[in-house]
Amino acid sequence: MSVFPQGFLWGGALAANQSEGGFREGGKGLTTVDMIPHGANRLPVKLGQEKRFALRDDEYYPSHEAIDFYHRYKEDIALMAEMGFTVFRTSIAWSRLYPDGDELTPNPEGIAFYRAVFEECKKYNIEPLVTLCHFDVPMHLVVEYGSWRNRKMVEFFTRYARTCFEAFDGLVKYWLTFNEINIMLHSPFSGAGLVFEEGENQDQVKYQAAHHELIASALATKIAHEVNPQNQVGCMLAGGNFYPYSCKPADVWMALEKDRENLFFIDVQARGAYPVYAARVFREKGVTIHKEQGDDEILKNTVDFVSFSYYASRCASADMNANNTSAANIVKSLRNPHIEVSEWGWGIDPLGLRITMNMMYDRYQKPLFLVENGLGAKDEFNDRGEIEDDYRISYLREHIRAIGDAIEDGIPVMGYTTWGCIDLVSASTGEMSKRYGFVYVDRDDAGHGSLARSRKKSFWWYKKVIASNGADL
Ligand code: BGP
Repeated sequence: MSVFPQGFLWGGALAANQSEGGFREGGKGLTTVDMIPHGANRLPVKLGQEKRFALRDDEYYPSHEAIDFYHRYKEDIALMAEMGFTVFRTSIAWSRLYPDGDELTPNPEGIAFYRAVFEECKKYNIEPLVTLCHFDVPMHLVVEYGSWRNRKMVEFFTRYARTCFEAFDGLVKYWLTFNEINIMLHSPFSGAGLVFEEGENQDQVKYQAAHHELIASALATKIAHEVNPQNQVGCMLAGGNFYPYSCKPADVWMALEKDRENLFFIDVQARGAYPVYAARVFREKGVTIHKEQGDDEILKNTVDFVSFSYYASRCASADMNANNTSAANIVKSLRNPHIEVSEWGWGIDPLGLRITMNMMYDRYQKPLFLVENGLGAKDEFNDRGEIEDDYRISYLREHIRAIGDAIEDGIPVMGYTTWGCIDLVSASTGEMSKRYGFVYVDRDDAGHGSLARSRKKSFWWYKKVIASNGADL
């Protein structure tokens, strides 16, 4: 017997910038991620320390072709349908609809592309779950306006959001505003298009930008409901609770502080107001938020559900500069000696997922949607030309069990989309060799390969999981 409710949404996730490619096709403009090269020059850009905004011939930019979903979406969606997906999470590239970001009217070619993608999903009864901004702010907005540090972004984003809700009305009803909104604190350029001036208070810039994103998200939520009351809008957290490294009170306190740093965004989006602890945190960081009249009212437009990614739990102590840190999913964490790690040092902790879900439901009392989870691993073909990714199956199986446990704890869970259901470009490394998919894509870290798709062992396993509504793991 399955513990998953009837109608539980099963599927997988991609993001435009990591899958589509076609970076200059259909009138698309350049975005932040299109400027992030693979290799040695990648990190400064991700951290917002790079001010050279020009593509260089001697660099390789993984997003430019990615896995060519732009031309292969029919084949890819057919593979998802074959696995039995009932939901497919992807994002719309803002720069396909508004190439510069500040135009008054959208690019019809961009709208036509996404209509075609969502119609293809409907053909197979797959519900699209669509993120409006997944790490790809149009570059023109970065260069001309300083991206989210500028209040004008609210106007540009809400115009874009309205366009999406109207243009795809009847095709899409599940929406997310910003992917992993808290990541802008940890990776400000890819997260929010922020580039810093020498010597400025970066926290001030980040939290003011966060305020603008939160206002934009609340307004977008309101617009979505006005356009169609059936629309359901979620926020999206890069999730994973912090454990205290020990039971020393100072470690426990630090774990709480670290959780709040990330949950701050969701506290606003799901509860409709700045949390009480924010004032003290801002004081300590020398941050003053410039609010406009009416902002507090706007923030009351809370989301319908809370979505999150979960790859790993995290660990904190009073001394976060200790030597044994890792950066699981970009957020700095201490290495937890009680759990195994992936090849990239991300802790594998299915019980941590149940803990995270319980904490989030206790805190928000809104349905949860796990929209990213998976194991990044290197895959090799065996002698029979197959990929036997039992390591991936075992990771996913344990995490699906944890969701089942959370459901038995009484938590309403809307669905589950594994990350990178078809291999795609890794956000942190820009590489292809960190693979998450049920479907292998023939492409290497330098961008070579036929791009042909092939089914891994996990493909057949996940098909069976979906067919049994999670009973047959
Ligand atoms: C999240 C992002 C995704 C994705 C995933 C895996 O932070 O929302 O875009 O890439 O993490 O991370 P990585 O690709 O670095 O393995």
